[in-house]
Amino acid sequence: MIPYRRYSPRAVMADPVKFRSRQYSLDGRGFVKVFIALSFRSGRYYLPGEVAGRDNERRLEMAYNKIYMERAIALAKRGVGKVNPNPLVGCVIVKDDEILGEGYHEEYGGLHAERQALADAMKRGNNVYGADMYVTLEPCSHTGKQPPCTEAILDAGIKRVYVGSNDPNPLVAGNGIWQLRMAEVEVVTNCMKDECDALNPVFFHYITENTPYVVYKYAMTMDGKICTAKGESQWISNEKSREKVQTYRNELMGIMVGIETVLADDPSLRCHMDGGRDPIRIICDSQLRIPMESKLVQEAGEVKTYVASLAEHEKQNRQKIRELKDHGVGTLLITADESGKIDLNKLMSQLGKMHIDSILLEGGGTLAWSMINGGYVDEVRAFIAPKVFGGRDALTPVSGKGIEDINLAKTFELQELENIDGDIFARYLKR
Ligand code: AOF
Ligand code: ZN
Repeated sequence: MIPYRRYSPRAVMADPVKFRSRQYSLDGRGFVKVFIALSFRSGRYYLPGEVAGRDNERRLEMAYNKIYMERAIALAKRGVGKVNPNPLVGCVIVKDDEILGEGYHEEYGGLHAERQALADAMKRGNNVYGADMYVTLEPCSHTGKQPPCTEAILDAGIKRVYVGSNDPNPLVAGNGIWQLRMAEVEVVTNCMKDECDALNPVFFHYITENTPYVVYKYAMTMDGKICTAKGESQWISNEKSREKVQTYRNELMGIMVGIETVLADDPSLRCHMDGGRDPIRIICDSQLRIPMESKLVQEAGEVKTYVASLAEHEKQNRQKIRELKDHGVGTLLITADESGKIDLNKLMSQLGKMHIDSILLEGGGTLAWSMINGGYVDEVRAFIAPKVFGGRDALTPVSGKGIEDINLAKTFELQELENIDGDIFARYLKR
C-alpha cells in the first residue's frame, strides 16, 4: 500500500520553499494545527523539528540493519578520486532482508547514488515498491547536474529511508529529508552518522566555506627532520608509506608546493598510483621564479598547472606570464597581504571559485607555516620514520617565523594512528 501523503509530493517539490517557509511563518496556533493534522493523519506524534526536517532523538531509537549502511559506505568509497567536488555517496535498497539494488555516485556530473541504486534494481528486475533505502547522505532535493533524488524516491514508492549524514549544501540542507517526510515517507536520520560523515570532510568543508579542504602531508625522522643537513631526503619513509601518499594524490583534487621546493627538487607532483588521477598542480611563487625547464612547466600540457604570484609584479612579469601560458601554465595573480606575501585568504577563495575542493600541501616549511598560521590547514598526515638525521641545519616540516608565545601553539587533535611497517602514521584534525 502507498502510505498516505499529507501533501502531494509534486506540489511540495514544485515549490519546496513555499512549503518550508510556511512552517516557519505560522504563528503558534498555526503550528499546533499543522502538527495535530499530521499526527491525526498518520497516527503518530510529530515534533516541529521533525516536520522541518531536523533530527530528533526519538527517531534514533528506530532499529535499522547496520549491515546495509556498512555496504552503502563501502560502495561510496569506490568514488574516491572521481566525484570531486561532489560528495562520496552510496546507497542500498532492501526489502525482506534482501538487497534489491545498490549503487554509488561514480563520477562528477553523473547519476547520484540513489538513482544508481534504483536503476540497478530495475536492471535486476526487482520491484522496489515499499522497500527501505539506506543512503549515506541526505537525498538531494534540488536540480543541479542531476534532477532531485527525492523525486526518484517518491516515484519509486520507497517506504522508508535511512540517512547517514545531513547534506550541508545550502540547496539541500534538510530540505531533502523534509520533502520525503511531507510525502509520508519515513525518514530515519543519523544512521551510522560518524562513519558516514567520515566519508566527506572535504565536501562538508568546501560546500560551506567555498574554499578547499587542505591536508598537509610530510615525512620526517624520529628527530623531526625532513632532510639531512646537506639537503638529502630520498627516502625518509618506507615504501608502503610512500605508496599511501600516492593515494592522497588521487583522493585530493589539487596539490600545492612553494617555489623553494620546485627549485630544490624539480618535482612532477603526479599520481603514480595505478589508475590514479593527477591532481591539479598549484605553485606558490610570488616572484614568478619558476624555471621554464622545470618538469612542472614542461608537463603542463598533460596536467592542469597554476602558478600563484603577486599581482603587484604583473607588469614586470608580463613576458613570463605569456610564456607560461604558451606552455599551458595558468598564472593566478593574487595581491599581497600585509607581510608582502601572497594573500592566502584570497588564494584559497580563488581556488574555491575554480571548484577545487581539496588540496594536498606538500611543503616546503615556509609555505606550511603560513598555511598553518593562517588556519588554512584542516588536516595533517605525518609519517614518522624510525631514523635519526640530527644536524642543526637540517630542515623540519614547518619553519617560517613560528609562534611568539608558547600559549599560542597551533593545536590539532589526533584522529588516527597506525604502524606502517615500522613507520608511524599519524593523522590530525585542526582543532
Ligand atoms: C545525493 N546523492 O549521490 C550525490 C549528492 O550537480 P548535482 O546534481 O550532481 O548535485 C550535486 C549536489 O547534490 C552536491 O553538492 C550534494 O549536495 C548532492 N550530492 N546527493 O543525494 C549523491 N552526489
Ligand atoms: Zn541526489
